[in-house]
Amino acid sequence: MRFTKLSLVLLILLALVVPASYAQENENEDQGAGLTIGFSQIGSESAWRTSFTEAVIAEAAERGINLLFSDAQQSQENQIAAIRAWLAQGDVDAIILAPVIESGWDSVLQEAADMGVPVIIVDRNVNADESLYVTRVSSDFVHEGRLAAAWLVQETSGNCNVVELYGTVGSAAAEDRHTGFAEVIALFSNVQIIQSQTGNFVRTEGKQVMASILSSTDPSTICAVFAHNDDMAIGAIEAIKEAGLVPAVDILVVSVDAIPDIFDSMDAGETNATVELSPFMGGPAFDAVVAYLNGEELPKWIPVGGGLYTSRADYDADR
Ligand code: GYE
Repeated sequence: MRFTKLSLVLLILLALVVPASYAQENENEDQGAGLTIGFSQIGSESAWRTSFTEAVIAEAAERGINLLFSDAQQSQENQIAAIRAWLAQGDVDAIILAPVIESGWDSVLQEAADMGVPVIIVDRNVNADESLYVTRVSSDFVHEGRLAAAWLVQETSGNCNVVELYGTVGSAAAEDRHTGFAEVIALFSNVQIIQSQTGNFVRTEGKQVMASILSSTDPSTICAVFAHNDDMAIGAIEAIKEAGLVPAVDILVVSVDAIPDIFDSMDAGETNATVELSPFMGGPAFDAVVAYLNGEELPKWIPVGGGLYTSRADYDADR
């Protein structure tokens, strides 16, 4: 067979293009391209939650995943209804669930399992049989609470009366952050939680609760606020200022999430420390879906980490 120069060039180009497009197609599939995945999100109660939502949506778009998104507005009933609707439609390859509270998921998770639809838990946790979900991608909330307490006992030399602004009662994030914080301060007889009330992870509620505490408690007896998230901390800071006190000085402030607003507050000298919570859990969750669908075994927990920061500069240095 005689090859003309043109046919040789075409053959070479074909040899280069086919594997590349095959590789691209393979890479896309490894990313989940073409999959339909339902994402049941808690709501938009905090700046961190909004960042988390945006990051997951962006990651899905980047990967060519068809993401079905449901904002449950803090309602477990809405989350369960969304999951059941996706199961009824019969067109989801997997479901990603950020559970608002830990209890009440057994039935709907069993329904998904019975239909062979894998569920990945993200962010908060569920109190359900581990066989009912593939894995959980999340931070270690207990560790976050321990970090906050360790900073506080060091900052106060082990002498501090603490007001705790609790997250959503019954949520893993609130319960575990409290557990970790309480574990550490229990080692210091002069550090105790003197008031603990829920602000539901919401900024306005954090302000309301703190204002109420400041009006019913001698503020000079309050050494610090431990808020389960930055939004409630920022609300508390507003209340502290409106009570004529200096936040981060008269009353120390430590919280969790590391949202941009808390670093603005740090720059203004109005807050002391925050523990980072990564919003970038979409990637590991989508990777877990692909791995599961490829028949791979997965651990029941895929951790995302974060440190404690007392300045924007330290946080930026770790990016
Ligand atoms: O800290 C808070 C959000 O579930 C860990 O929920 C998450 C928490 C986060 O409302 O900002």
